[in-house]
Amino acid sequence: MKMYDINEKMDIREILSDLKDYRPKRRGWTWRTKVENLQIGEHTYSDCSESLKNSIGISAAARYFNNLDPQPQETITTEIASGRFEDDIRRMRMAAWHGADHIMVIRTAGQSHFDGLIEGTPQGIGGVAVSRKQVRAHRKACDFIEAEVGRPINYHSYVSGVAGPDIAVMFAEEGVNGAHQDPQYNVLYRNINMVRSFVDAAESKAVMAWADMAQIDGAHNANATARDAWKVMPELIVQHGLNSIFSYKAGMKKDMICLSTVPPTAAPMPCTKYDLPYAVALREFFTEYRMRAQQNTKYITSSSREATVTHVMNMMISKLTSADIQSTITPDEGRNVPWHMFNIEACDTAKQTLVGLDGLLEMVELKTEGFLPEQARELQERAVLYLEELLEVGGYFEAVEKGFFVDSGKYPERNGDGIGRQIDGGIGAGTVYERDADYFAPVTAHFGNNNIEQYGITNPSDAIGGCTLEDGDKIIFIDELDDVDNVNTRLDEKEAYRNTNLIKPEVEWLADGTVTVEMVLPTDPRTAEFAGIEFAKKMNLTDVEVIHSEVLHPVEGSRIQVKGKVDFHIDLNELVIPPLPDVLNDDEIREAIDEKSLLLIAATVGQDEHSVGLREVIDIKHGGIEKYGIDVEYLGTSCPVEKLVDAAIELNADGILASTIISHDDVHYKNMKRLHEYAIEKGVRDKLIICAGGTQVTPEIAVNNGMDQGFGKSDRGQAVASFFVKKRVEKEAK
Ligand code: Z97
Repeated sequence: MKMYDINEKMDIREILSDLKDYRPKRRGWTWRTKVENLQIGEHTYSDCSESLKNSIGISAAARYFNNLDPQPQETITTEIASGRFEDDIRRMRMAAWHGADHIMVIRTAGQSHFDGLIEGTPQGIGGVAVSRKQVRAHRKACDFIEAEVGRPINYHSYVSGVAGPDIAVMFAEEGVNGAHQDPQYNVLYRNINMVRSFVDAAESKAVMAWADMAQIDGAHNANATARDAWKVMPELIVQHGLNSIFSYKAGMKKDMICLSTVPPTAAPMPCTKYDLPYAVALREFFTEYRMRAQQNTKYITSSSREATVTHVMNMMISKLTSADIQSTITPDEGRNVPWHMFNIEACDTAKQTLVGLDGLLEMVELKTEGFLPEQARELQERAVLYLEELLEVGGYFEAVEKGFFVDSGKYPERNGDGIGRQIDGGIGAGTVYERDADYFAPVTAHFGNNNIEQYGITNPSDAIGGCTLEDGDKIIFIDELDDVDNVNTRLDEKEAYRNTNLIKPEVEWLADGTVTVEMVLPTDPRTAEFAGIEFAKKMNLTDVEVIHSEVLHPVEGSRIQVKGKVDFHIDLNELVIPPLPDVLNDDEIREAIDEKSLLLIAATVGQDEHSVGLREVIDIKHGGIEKYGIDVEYLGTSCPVEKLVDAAIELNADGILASTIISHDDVHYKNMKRLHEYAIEKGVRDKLIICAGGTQVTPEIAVNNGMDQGFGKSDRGQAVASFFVKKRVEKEAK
């Protein structure tokens, strides 16, 4: 297997090169390995798993915590839906580096309606078509990615629709590690015949069980579809129950059956009063099963801030009820098909929150009396009654016919507006036939009667020397069927931007040119939306659309976010990038000052009363040099330069920090020059480190006027302290 250098981009053409011969490295789902009392540096974690070989922590990790990046014990899911599998691969890599180990590739809109497997690499809408080639390329890419992060990646998609069993077999053949499978999804949301759906589901689940795939159910869809999501809680429990026991009976292990749980409500409702009892009710009923928690999507809007808060609140519930998988919906789902950066944001939000809540259950306990257990109990009772009534009316199929499901009333209340389906109606009605007593299929994983006795074998596929599940060479790999709608044409189109010196911004596909612009306009939101579009057009953006608007005040201001495309690129060869300033980090500076103190004389010089800049560089409050233990004798404002030097001599200081903001008549040049010359006159220029700062000061100007260094607008305490420390070392070495 080709190993990528961590600084090398993944080569999509290389991934595609020998797909025909690619075979999955392993099968089945992998849970994270929890480490008891994980010790990283001086911190001990209670609920974390093994750290990654290569990873990227949240921004604060790099800035304040020496790249500390612990991984929570929960599997973290990212959902990728770009519609181009070649760009999905790049996003998978980004997400894995941020801690995702469950990569759900969303299927193209309406894939449930396909009645057979499709081939090739067509572009999808809001996801990719689940074809063998796309799945194989993704799984192969995951092999590379998991090698570099040092943790198995679970690759996941969906087994539903009238081609469900075909897809399940293909997934088992291709080493897919997890899938959604729930016949109720077919019945309720895709109007596929219920008898057919349950027969297909039994077969699909048997195949998934053989491949040790984890399964996620479809109950959350009722939450998203219901008029008031909090009213379907009893039904959700019933849906989970039906799919779970059915999956178990079809051969799945209970710890591979994951309930798709969603906190049903969101603020401004008092959501914890609903969401926590619901999660507790589920946890108590389904102790042997796993929980895949995802965030509430029913009540998110185009505000990514709001979506993120909901996500965090939902993770508190996950933590309190020990969810096993934490899904991350991207916070931009309410406005566009998810973009790269939002997948990463969601993974970071999950990691940050779950790590932040580490050890919570060691410190707090859920109450066993009062509101919480009473509410949980009530939900459970409602669910049991629901199930009893379902049996009374003749069973699941009859209950669906009667419109039991996704009714807007809170059971036992019913409003008669549920989704009703006919037992003999829907797509694929009348296509289920009983197997003959001597029915025989030479396949390894199969549900129900498969009369092997008649051939005297134990594994049906022995009859043909192994089926495609055991012998990948028996799989017929079809490369492409469509000459135009395929990955090769897309790669050719974007060739100018793949590993060349040309770059364009992107949000979901290489060089898609999309950017966002944010503005506050002093008017109402609707006017602001139209004005915002005009501003974006005047910025030469094309395909401009408003993706978010929010009222700050009905007339004082509205916040607008627009997206649009730029139709030009930048040539990196023509880009002038100044070298990075060589600045010591906080610890290095502190260590140097602890070893040997440093005293500076500071003042604003000449007729200059502007002291704010200098004070910010000195004061601890805004990260000034005091925080490193540097001593500063501040002489105030409008200080004659001579006084600075005299004070330095008198106090035996190491250096001088002069601030000179005013620049008319080039007085700042003159101040610096005079400072330098006066220090020479006094015979201390070699001893003192003398620096000047100011809005018009640059390092070049300062050095040309006799200073050791100059600091401008953007320099903070760290740059100043770092320079003095380094210069002192340099002087001492002489
Ligand atoms: C999730 N955020 O993570 P089609 N089967 C089931 C499903 O739930 C779905 C499909 C099939 C969500 C995202 C939404 N669910 C996924 C049980 C889709 C997909 O080809 O779109 O009809 O099927 O659960």
